[in-house]
Amino acid sequence: MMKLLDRINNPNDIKQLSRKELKPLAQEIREFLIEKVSHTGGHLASNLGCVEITMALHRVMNFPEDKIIWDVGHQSYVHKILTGRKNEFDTLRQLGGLSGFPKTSESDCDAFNTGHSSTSMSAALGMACARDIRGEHERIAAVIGDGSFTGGLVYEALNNMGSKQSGCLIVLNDNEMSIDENVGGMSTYLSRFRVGQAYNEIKGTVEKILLHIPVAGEKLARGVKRSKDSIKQMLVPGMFFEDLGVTYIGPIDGHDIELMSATFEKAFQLDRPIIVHVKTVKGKGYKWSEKHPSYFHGVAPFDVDTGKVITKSRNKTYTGIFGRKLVELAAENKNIVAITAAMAQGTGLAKFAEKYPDRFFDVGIAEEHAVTFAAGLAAAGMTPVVAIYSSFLQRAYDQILHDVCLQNLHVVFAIDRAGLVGPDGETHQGLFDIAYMSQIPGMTIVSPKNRYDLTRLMEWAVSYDGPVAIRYAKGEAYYGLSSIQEPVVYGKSEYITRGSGIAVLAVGQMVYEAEKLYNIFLDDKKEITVVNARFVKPVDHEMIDELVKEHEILVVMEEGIKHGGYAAAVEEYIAEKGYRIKLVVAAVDDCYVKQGSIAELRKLCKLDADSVYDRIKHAEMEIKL
Ligand SMILES: Cc1ncc(C[n+]2csc(CCOP(=O)(O)OP(=O)(O)O)c2C)c(N)n1
Repeated sequence: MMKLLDRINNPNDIKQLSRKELKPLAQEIREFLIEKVSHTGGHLASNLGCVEITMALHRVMNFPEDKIIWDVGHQSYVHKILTGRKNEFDTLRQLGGLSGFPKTSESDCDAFNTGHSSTSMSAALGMACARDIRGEHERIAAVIGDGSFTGGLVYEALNNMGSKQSGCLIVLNDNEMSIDENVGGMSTYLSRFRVGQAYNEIKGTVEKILLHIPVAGEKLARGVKRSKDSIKQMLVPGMFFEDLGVTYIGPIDGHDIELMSATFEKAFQLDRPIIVHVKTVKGKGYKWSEKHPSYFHGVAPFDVDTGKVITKSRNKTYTGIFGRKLVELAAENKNIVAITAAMAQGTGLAKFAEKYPDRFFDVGIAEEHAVTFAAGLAAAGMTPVVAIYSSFLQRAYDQILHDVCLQNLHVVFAIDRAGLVGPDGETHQGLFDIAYMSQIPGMTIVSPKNRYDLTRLMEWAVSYDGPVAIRYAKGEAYYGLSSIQEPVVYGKSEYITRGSGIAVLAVGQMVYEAEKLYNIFLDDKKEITVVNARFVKPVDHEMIDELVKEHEILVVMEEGIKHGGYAAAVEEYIAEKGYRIKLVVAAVDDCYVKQGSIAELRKLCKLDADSVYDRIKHAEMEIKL
């Protein structure tokens, strides 16, 4: 039997369907998503939750002329299905395949690239203003979740929208969840409003209630009539937005396609900034994701019947080790507090939150605030540990510099997902932290070579006095050739093997590749030197003096951008000293690294042992010539 989805092959095809066909299409889309994501992994729960929102927008908008900006963009799968990309879903999030996020390079129906949260309203307003200047009329919508609504940029955009009054629709998709449960005052504010609640209905009820209170009640009721604004303040959903000059409609049922289509159509006609607040269920339509929406927020390939992830590594991750160790350290040191920006599970802080709820802070998706908040805690005598993924910490650069480092405050930055992260692609790779952190005076950066090193460096970092960052990789924490640990000494790197001719100085997870190189050279009957940089900043100059003296080739390996990175600092020192040594730098060239598995991307960036081996061989030949 022909499926409805078979009729959805090009943008705008959904408009050919009758109203009666919409619900069954939503059902087919859900089945499609569950089946495809069960093979590839991906952001299932968020997409299941916004099937109807996406369909309703596609009923009233025209693509590619009209523009939707998907906040974060992890929920754009349905949009991709409706814009001619459904046949590419088998390649979702894989090397060379369909991106899990909007990509203007992938389709002209994707208006703006996203990946980091809370950018959609600013971008939508920018596009709306540009349209007005051009004198054109395309429709512009931003779709943003209540989790992303905790980010500060949203309020900067709202503030600006109120004064600009350029027509754009903001669909606030409220499922009361971020990745975990949503947090904060705005979340509480939004959750006060119920679907179907309308101002007039409430106003009438209140007046009736007040009239039943003799004398005083009558007076009050008259007061209420006179002072429409004050009652609105108390009871009308969304007055906060109205007061800022942004029209608010809602909340309405975010699974009712027809109601949303009609509301969106009206909202566009009003031609001013409008928020339509819709309530949805995260993970809707699949038993397991409705039950465990956090787990299915971003999920690895899973079995559809049981909801269980198919290949679960039993090995410990750096994240897990960090989480456990911090709980241990917090037992000894009562000043330790932990901060996350809406990633308690992701950063391994869930255990800490459970054990020390008073010393744990989930500030929402608010990395800038998280860092300045930590600075405040540190200034008042606490030892804050701020756990944020490398790519998300990018937006807190000024807070790190201005609020933490300029005052030399003891804030520990736990930079998770540092290095290549895989299937989320360009927006999520953790390749810039070494470069942006090491430019800041007073910052110390360390990176563990393996799981043991992480715990030692954590012990050291909480006892140090000053800004310090520990950067560690996504995924499995490696044991390594040497489980022996040199004690941590400020600014000192650590020998792992001592050989001759070739020395490899590696940062963090690159020690793993360096050890593979060591084994490859052993097959060539050559023993090379491998050093764990450990301290990325300051660079261990004495170690470089030694390595330069005793070797002909110095290889520096880091999973980070080359410009401004660790290797660049080593190179600078070598140049200053006028050392003559053949330098091989394995770092990421000046580019954005796309999606793929970490192993594939390492190869692509020539950071794997085999690629570096080839380059060393080439360097040896050059020396001989
Ligand atoms: C700056 C930034 N910090 C953290 C994240 C990680 N992240 C991705 S989605 C998400 C939750 C988003 O919640 P919401 O906007 O409500 O969307 P939902 O998935 O619930 O539909 C978080 C924290 C991010 N993408 N960007």
